[in-house]
Amino acid sequence: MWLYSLALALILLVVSGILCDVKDVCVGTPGLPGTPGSHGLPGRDGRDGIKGDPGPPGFPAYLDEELQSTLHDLRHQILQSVGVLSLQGSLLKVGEKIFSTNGQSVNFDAIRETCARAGGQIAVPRTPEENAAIASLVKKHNTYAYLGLTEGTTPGEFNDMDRIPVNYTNWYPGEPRGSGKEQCVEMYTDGQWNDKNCLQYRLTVCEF
Ligand code: MMA
Ligand code: CA
Repeated sequence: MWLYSLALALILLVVSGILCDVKDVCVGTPGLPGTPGSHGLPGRDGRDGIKGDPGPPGFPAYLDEELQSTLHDLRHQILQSVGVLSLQGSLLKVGEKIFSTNGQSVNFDAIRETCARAGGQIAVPRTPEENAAIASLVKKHNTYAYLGLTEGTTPGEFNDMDRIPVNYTNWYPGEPRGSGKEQCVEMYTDGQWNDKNCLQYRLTVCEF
C-alpha cells in the first residue's frame, strides 16, 4: 500500500510541476504530427468464390442453322477458288494433295525455302498418279524438277524431308548411281527419276 502512495505522490509532484527546476520549461507545446507511414504489403488471396450458374443449354452443330450456312458458304467459296486456279493451270489437285509451280528454276535449298514460305513443301510423289501430276508440270515447263528426296547415310538409299525412306520410286533404269555423290533427285520430262547434285537450277514444284 505504501508503494501505491509513493507512486501517487510522485505523479502528483510531476503534474504539479514541482519536480522541475525553476529554469526548465517543463511542458512544451505539442510537436507537429509525423508524416503517415508507407503502405503495408498486399494481403493474401481470398478463398474461391461460389460456383457460377450453369450456362445455356447447347445443341449439336448439325442443328445450328447459322453454323451450317457459314460452312456451306465456305465450301462454296473454296470450290470456286480451286476451280478458277485449276482452269488457269496454277493448281493440280490429286486426291487430297495439291501440286503447284511458280515456273521458277532455282537450286534445291531455294525450292525448299520457296515452298515453305508458301505454306507447303517441296513436292514428293507418293503414288504413280502423283508422279504423273508432277511430270505434267515438268513437261509443260520443259524443265526438270527437284523432288523432296535426299540420299540417306547409306548410299543409294533415298528419304523424304522427314528422313523417312520412301515406298514409291520411279528411277530411270540404272539410277541411282551417284553412290553418295548425288544427294538430290531430279525428275525427267517423262516422269522418271535421276539422283543428281543439289546445286542445279530445277523447276520449283510444291505440294500443299
Ligand atoms: C550424268 C548425271 C548423272 C546421271 C548420268 C547418267 C554423267 O552424269 O546426270 O546423275 O546418272 O548422267 O548417264
Ligand atoms: Ca544419277
